Amino acid sequence: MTFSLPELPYAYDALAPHMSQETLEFHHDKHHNAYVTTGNGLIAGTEFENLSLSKIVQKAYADSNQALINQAGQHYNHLHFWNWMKPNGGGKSVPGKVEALFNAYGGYDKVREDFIQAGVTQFGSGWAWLAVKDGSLIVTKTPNGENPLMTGAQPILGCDVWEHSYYIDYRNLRPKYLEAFFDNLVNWEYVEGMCP
Ligand code: MN3
Repeated sequence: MTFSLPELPYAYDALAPHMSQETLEFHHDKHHNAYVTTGNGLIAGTEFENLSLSKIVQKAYADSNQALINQAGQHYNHLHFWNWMKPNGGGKSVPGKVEALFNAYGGYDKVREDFIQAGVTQFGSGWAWLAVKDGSLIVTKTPNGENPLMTGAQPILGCDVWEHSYYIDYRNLRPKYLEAFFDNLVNWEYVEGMCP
């Protein structure tokens, strides 16, 4: 498949004040668009062109193709990131499949604490994740454009902790951004839809 930039599933100002119109304009129109354009340049005329995005991401990692890990990984991550958020999202009311995973892990509060901690402790650019591996919830983090698909888990929620995702709204306060994301933005129905 070739990559294409999707429209945001809401208006640019819909996530304010937790994520501003200015952040979404730069993040979606500039950053994500660059991953799409550069990624398409990398896969043009190669065997990757005929694979699904998930397979491209996994094969790039298996092949240690760092350029494609970066661009295809970031395209996958951002495609879902826009959908992992919605206006008036977040909070403790999670759908059944997600609730079952959370309960087996130790409950909502422990998931929230560990997810925020994963994002805070990712040194430099990267992502905080909830993923499912062998039927169980894991909380993890990855550098740069990597994601849990590359290491055999199914991502169900990711938060971009690159500075471009929060610096306009939160400056250096990454913990505040992660708290706002979890408490006010997460689209739990989309998270449930990604559960294996
Ligand atoms: Mn980003």
